[in-house]
Amino acid sequence: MGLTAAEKILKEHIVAGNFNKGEEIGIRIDQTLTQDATGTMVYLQFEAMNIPRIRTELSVSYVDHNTLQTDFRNADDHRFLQSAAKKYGLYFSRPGNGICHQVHLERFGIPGKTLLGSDSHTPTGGGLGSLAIGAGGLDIAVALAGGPFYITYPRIVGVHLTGELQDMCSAKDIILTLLKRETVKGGVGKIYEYTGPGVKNLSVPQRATITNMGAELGATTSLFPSDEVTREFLALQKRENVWQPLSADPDARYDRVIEINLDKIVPMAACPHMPDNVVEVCSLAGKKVDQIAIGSCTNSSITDLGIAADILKDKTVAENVSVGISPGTKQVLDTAVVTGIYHNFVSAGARILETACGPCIGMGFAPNSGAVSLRTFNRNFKGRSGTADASVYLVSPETAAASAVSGVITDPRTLSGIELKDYSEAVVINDNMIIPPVPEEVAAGVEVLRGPNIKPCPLGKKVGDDINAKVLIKAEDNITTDHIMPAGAKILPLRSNIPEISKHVFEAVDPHFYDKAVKYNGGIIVGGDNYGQGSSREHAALAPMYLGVKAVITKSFARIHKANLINFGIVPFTFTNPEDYDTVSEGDDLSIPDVPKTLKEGGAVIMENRSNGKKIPLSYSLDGRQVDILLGGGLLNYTKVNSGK
Ligand code: MIC
Ligand code: SF4
Repeated sequence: MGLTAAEKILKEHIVAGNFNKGEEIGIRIDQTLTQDATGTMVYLQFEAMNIPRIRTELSVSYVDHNTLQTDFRNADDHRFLQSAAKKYGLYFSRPGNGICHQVHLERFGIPGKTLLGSDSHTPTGGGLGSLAIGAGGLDIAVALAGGPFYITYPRIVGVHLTGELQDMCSAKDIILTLLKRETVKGGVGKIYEYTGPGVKNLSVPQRATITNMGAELGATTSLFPSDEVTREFLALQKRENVWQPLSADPDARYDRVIEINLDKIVPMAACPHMPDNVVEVCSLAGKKVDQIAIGSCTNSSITDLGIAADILKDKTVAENVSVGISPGTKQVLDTAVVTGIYHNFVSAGARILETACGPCIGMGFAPNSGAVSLRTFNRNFKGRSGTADASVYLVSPETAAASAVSGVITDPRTLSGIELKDYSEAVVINDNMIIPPVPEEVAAGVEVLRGPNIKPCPLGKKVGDDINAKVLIKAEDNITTDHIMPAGAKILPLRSNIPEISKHVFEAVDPHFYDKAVKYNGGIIVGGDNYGQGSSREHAALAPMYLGVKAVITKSFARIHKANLINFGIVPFTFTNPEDYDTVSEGDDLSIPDVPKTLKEGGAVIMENRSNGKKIPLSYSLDGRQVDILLGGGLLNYTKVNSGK
C-alpha cells in the first residue's frame, strides 16, 4: 500500500516504536527552533544535561516575542540566548529579524525534514513540505541533545483541494472554513495533509497560513507536498539547492478525506473568543471597528502586506480606527520599503509596529475598552490582546484592509477599482541579522551571560504513593494555556523566573489560585474537554508543578499540554465517565491511592471524593516511557538518569 507524504517523512525518521497507528513512535529531529519566551528555559534545561554541543543538523534560536523591553529583563534574556547559541552551536536570529516561523520558512526550512519548535505554530513549516511540530521546551532540549521526539502515530486526514481562490478570498478564509467544520479540538491526534489539483494554485506563503492555523485545530501538524511552487519559492530565497519533491503515493490511504473547492471559499471571520467560532464576513458587514492589526506568524508575508497596501493605497484609514502593521520578517519589511508598500501604509495613516509578534501576544497595541479589533492573527482568546473586554475577530488581510478604509467590517469582495500587484518576486535577501554558529574550539571559551531575573529550571518531584489533595480550581471546556499561564506585557518578562511567574497561574480565571495553592501546599486541577489547548508554553505545566499541583483531571487534553504535564511530573487523568465531572467541586478533598504501583501495573484507578463519598473511576493513556518519566519526577530527571546509563 502506498504512503501519504507525512508517512514518508515519519517512516524515514522513525527510531523507536512500530509504525502502527495509535502507538507511540520516536522520530529523529533534524531541525529545531525556539523563540525567546520559551527559549530561555530550553537552554537552561539543555545546560543542565551537560552536553557541550547540539546534535541536530540545524537549530535556530529566535528572539521575537519579548521585544518590548520595558526594563532589563527582556534584554537580559536576549543576551543569555545569544551567548547560549554561541556556546552550544546554534544560529541566532537577532531581535528585529522577525517572527520565528516566518524567518524559518524563508531562510531555513527544508522539504522532507523534521522540525521541532518550542512554539505551537511551528507547523507553519508544513507549507514548505517539512514535518514541523510544536512541543514543550523540554522536548526541544532533548531533541537538541540528539534524543528522539515521541508522538502517537497520528491519524492522517487528507484535505483534497480543487479549484482556485476567487478575487479577495484568501488562504486565511480556507483555514477558517476548515476550523468551522472541524472545531478547535477536531484535529487532536491528527495530521492534516493537503492534496489535490487545488494545491498548485496556492503559493508557499498561502500554504503556510493554512498550516500555521492548523495549530488551532489542535492538530499534531499540517503538511503540503513539495512541488514546483515550493521549488520556485526556494529559488526566490536563493535556496533552490535544498528543494526535494515530496508527495503522497497515488494509492496512499487517508483515515478520512475532506473535500474543499477553492472556488467556493468566501471571506470568513472567527468571532470572539474562539478561532472556530467562524461566520461569513458578509454576515458581520457594517459592524463598527475600533482597531485593526495586520501581521503575526499567520499573515505577515510580503504577499499579505502587499494586498493590504494595495487596498489602502491613496486612502486614509477611517477616523474611528487605529491600524497597526507588524511585518513578519526583516526580509518582508525591507521588501515593503523597496516596493513602495511601506509608503502606502504610512501615507494611509497606518502605524508601523516592530517586526515581531507584538500585539498578537499582548505586547503593546492593546485595543481600547470594549473594542472591536480585527486581526489577521490566529488566536482570539479572551483577554489575549491585553484588553479583557475587547472583542477580537480573526480575518484575512483583504478583510482587514477593506475594513480599515471604511471603519466598519467590510466584505472585501464589495471593493472596486483595486489593482492587486504581485510582490512575491521582489524579495530582498540579507541575512546580516542571523549570527551563524562558531566552531567548537571558539564556543568552548564562550561564557553564557545571565541576568538577575534568570533562575534555574526547577526539577519535578517523584509522584508520591497516594495523591491526597484539594481541588484548587474546576475549569470549563476548551481552557487555553493563556487561561492557565497568561502572557502579555506584564507576565511574559517573567518566563525565565518560575518562582515569580507562578504567582500568575490562572490569574484571569481565579485571582486567588496562587494563594490557595500555597495555603494547601499544592492540589489538583479539574478541567473539561480539550484542556490546555493553544500554545506550547511549558510554563502552563512548569508553574503549576512549582506550586505543588500533583494531578490534572479532565474530560480530555490537548496534545502539547498533556505532554508538558508528563514532562514535569504532573499526572494527567481523565474521567472514565465524563459525567463524573459534575460530581467534583472546587475545594473538594480527593484521594487517589497507590498511584505509582497502579500506573506501573496498568491497573484501574478509583478516586474517592472525600467531600461527598463518591467513588470515581479515572483513566490514563500513558505508555511505559511516560510512566517512567512521571515516576522519575519528570523528563529532565529521567533524561539525566537514562543518559548516565
Ligand atoms: C502563542 O502564540 O500563544 C505563543 C506565545 O507563541 C506560544 C508560545 C509561548 O507561550 O511562548 C505558542 O503558540 O506556543
Ligand atoms: Fe508570535 Fe502570535 Fe505567532 Fe505566537 S501566534 S508565534 S505570539 S505571532
